[in-house]
Amino acid sequence: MTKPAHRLPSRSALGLFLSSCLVAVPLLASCGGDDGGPQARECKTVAPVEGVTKLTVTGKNLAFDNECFDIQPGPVEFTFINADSGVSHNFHVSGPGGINARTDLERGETTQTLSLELVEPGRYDFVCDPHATMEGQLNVADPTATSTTTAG
Ligand SMILES: [Cu+2]
Repeated sequence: MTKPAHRLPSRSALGLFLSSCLVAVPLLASCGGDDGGPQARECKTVAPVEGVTKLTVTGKNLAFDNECFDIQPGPVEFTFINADSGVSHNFHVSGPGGINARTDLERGETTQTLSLELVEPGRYDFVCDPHATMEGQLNVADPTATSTTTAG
């Protein structure tokens, strides 16, 4: 015997699937904080070379390969590799000291560079303007802070 009622469960299962996707995306995007969850962001420490901090970020499949850097204040040279063929990305950095600089939207595959003076300590954000999934942060160290911190 056939059960025509089987349509109902499959429909609501689809609805559940769709709504859980819609909920999961913003949750994932906002949970990269400091609460040490399984999705906690790993920060890459990059030291300056001859006074310049050189950072390379690749955008692929609508995501950045590096989403967090710990750096020293001073000149920073970004190399942004758009590895998404046919997709337009840019690289936009904003943060303390009125920093707000971006590259032009350009279709991949392409490589862009952006040079900035990040002198104010604190958190800077970098994004690709059209794609909310492409975002990351830079933590610029405070050079006046002593390194005699007690482990907590
Ligand atoms: Cu993008």
